[in-house]
Amino acid sequence: MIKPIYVLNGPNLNRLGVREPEIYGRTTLSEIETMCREAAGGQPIEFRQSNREYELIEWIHEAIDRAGGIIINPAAFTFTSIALLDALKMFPGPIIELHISNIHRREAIYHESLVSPVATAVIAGLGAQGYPLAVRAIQHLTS
Ligand code: CA2
Repeated sequence: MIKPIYVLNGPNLNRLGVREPEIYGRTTLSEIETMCREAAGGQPIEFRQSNREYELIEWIHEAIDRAGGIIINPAAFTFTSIALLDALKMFPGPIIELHISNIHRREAIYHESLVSPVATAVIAGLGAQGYPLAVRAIQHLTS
């Protein structure tokens, strides 16, 4: 049975394409979802966004039982959430930490990811295009 890929998005990413296009581009989250589904071919994608840490943790727990891989853009929780780190540690498959912008070219508060130590790989700075690449990478890692 083909397992779904979970694509989880953290706080404020529901505003993509609307504000700060010079940093985050003009692609909306809904367009990114379409890009992920196209990249996945027939493989199911669970594409979700929440502004609540609690909800993201619940979805990681769900993914532990169901998913072949996780792609997560934790947004600001990247730098604050040991709870997300602890939840991701329990996932047995590949995890890709994804950022639209190159966090290392930005202010110092964006440099220290708490999530990277448990990520299989990190994609940052490729804009919305990073998402379909991450989907293909998860497929490659699980094939
Ligand atoms: O580049 C990324 O994908 C980030 O994860 C985005 C986060 C930021 O805290 C990370 O350092 C890098 C912020 C997401 C804010 O989303 C917005 C969307 C539209 C307009 C303004 C903010």
